[in-house]
Amino acid sequence: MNDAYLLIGGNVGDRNFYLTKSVELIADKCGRIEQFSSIYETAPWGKLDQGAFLNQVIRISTGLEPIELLNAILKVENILGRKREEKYGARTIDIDILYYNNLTVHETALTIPHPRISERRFVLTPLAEIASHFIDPTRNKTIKALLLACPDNLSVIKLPVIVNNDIS
Ligand code: PH2
Ligand code: MG
Ligand code: MG
Repeated sequence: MNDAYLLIGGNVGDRNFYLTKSVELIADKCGRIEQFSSIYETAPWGKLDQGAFLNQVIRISTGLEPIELLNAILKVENILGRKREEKYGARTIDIDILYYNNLTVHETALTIPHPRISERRFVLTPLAEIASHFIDPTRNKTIKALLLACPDNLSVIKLPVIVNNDIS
């Protein structure tokens, strides 16, 4: 089995619904969910005039090879109605492979580690919550160190966990 870290997020429609559904579909099509970060509300990076995102990082255990994992993820995005329009623009759901074991992959369709991790607080903050000591295999730094050095100051706010105590 292989360990992969995924970033999920979206800023269109019912953002919580799309996060929950994508986690369910990832568990079905990609592998077992081993860890979740909290959910964060994050200011849009790269294109500022759009709504805030919800983002979350998960770690999965998968039997799929990197390209197979990417294809399974594209399937999940399609099921959830993802349309590819503007670069960095609004979307219901986006699922990105951040890491796959300690592997580096350079293919036209897929680069691992994700090339923009160190520039994005909306990735590093949830990632540091579950993997602060993980060493990025291309940058040779821990996630904690990358977060401390991150130049991005856009807002990243941890949302409170809503506990459902309804036993009726
Ligand atoms: N994804 C992008 C571009 N900008 N900003 C935030 N806050 N969260 C995202 O997931 C995000 C983004 C492109 O994939
Ligand atoms: Mg993305
Ligand atoms: Mg993507």
